[in-house]
Amino acid sequence: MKNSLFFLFLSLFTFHLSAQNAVFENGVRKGILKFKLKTELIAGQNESTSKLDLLLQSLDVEKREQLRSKITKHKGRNLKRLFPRSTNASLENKHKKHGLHLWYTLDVDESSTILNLIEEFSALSIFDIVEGFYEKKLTNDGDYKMLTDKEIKTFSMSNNNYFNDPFLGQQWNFHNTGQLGISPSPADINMYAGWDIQQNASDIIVSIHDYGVDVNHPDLQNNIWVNEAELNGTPGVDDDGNGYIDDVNGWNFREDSSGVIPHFHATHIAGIIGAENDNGIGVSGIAGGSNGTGVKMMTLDWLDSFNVGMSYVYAADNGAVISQNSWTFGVPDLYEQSTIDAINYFIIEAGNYAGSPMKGGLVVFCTGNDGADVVMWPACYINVLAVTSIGADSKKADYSTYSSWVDLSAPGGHGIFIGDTTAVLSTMPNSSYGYAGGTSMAAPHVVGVAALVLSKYKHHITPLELEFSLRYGANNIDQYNPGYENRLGSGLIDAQKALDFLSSSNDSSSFRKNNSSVEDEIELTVYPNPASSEFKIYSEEYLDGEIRIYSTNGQLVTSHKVNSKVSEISVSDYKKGLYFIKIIDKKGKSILKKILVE
Ligand SMILES: [Ca+2]
Ligand SMILES: [Ca+2]
Ligand SMILES: [Ca+2]
Repeated sequence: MKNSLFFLFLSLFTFHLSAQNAVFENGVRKGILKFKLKTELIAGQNESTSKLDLLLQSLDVEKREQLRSKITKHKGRNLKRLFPRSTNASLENKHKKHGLHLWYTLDVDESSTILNLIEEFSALSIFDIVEGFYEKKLTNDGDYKMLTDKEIKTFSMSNNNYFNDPFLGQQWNFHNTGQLGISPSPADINMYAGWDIQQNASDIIVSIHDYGVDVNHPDLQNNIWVNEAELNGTPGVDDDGNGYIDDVNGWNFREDSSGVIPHFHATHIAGIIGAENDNGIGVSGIAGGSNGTGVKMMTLDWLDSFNVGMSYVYAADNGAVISQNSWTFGVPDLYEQSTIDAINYFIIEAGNYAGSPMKGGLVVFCTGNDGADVVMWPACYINVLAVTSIGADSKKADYSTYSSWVDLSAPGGHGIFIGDTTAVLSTMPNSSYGYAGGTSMAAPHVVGVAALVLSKYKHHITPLELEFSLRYGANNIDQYNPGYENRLGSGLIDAQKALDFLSSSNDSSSFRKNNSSVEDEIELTVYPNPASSEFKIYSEEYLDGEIRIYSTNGQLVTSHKVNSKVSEISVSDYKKGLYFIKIIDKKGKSILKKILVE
């Protein structure tokens, strides 16, 4: 009971913060606009001149007067960079390479309708993009149930689990023996067989973009990312020179401070990915390892902040290679290009350091709990993995957002709105445990398995190959979900098959030759993409080898011999959807590409 009151207090507190900071109208925040400039505005850093004046000075007379009158009309003021200048010169240069320095925010009249302003400012043809701040929401906003003392006592008596964690027997999502008495088909991610293959993930950093993870939870504390320079450094000093002072475990972007505030949503997600295994307490986690071999989780507390994009930039700049996201924009079809730009930064720049497990990053999103076939951003973005939720019976949960753009299904439970025991059991703040459900809980299953796969194949796998391995062997659940065919992604993720993907024991053995390096990738272009009747593969060098086309769950659809610079592949009789193309030459070089057939 004490715990419940604590959480009630926490959620009231965070709600208050969000209410205080922002007023939204139709999913768009009042009082602020974002611009992307066409070129760099401020060459010199003359701080005595306001950025607004610099912007005006940079325009010709006619444009200047047009913009000035708009700014006056809408009380525009306080122009500043959306992605603040990094105090670290090499990071700042990297950010510039991706155009992040071109994004600015402008405060405007609180009473103006932002959508009208976007139209007015866009019409000036001064900016590359004009957009607002769209509302973002957690996909489980507070439905959870704490374990009761009686449950803790009963579960603790079970000692027949894969690990000695007392609650593992209740984690049907990992290993479903029909604990919940649910038929027809007990669903799980085949984790016990997966753990037979791989348990260690200590060299993988996962970033959790959410509220705060309870970094002191006894079942999580050994698997929290630690910035050693700050841990052993001087308080109040940016010891590693990354632009953030005392960022020991991550950053609180809401308050721009190093102190993250533990929240049920982020803490529950962290437990699914990486609660410590075989430590004799609580739950098990997919990539939790034991005795310090678990995944390293970075906590990025940003929800309600206007600066979501910075969390991706921070994650990529500080070592994360897999990004966990259980949030969506507030309204279907809406998205911010600035946020997508930041996600792209992570996809390209993550792992760009000596000894990193993978060059580039994998970004995983939940699909949302709208219970409909709608377009939810950022999950629907083709360069991220979108995960929807099923219950312990392999059926799509009622709340799950489903669509042709979904990539995978994973357990999230049926119990979101009643917070009951059919949901997922994991860690909660204040050293406790509880049930929560939703697509929020499905996405971290994919992240956890991804961390294990990446740890097994580090240095020998690209982000796209990692994605393909996760889809590989996903179990088709159409038979349990009539009416939702092709709208639950590749199917239910299977940890064992994902981990087996690159091993020599199956057909994919030549997918990447043992020990071949990702530097051996063939350079080529696949176009047009999306394709309707055919696509072409163009290579700078003469290509002598094989083209294989796979379905999204890893089944070989067809293969072609290739012996030229340009190859043309007809797809007119293909079903619409996503395919993977593997091109392998006779020297053992290869590359994986994704193509959408429309
Ligand atoms: Ca620092
Ligand atoms: Ca410090
Ligand atoms: Ca444990």
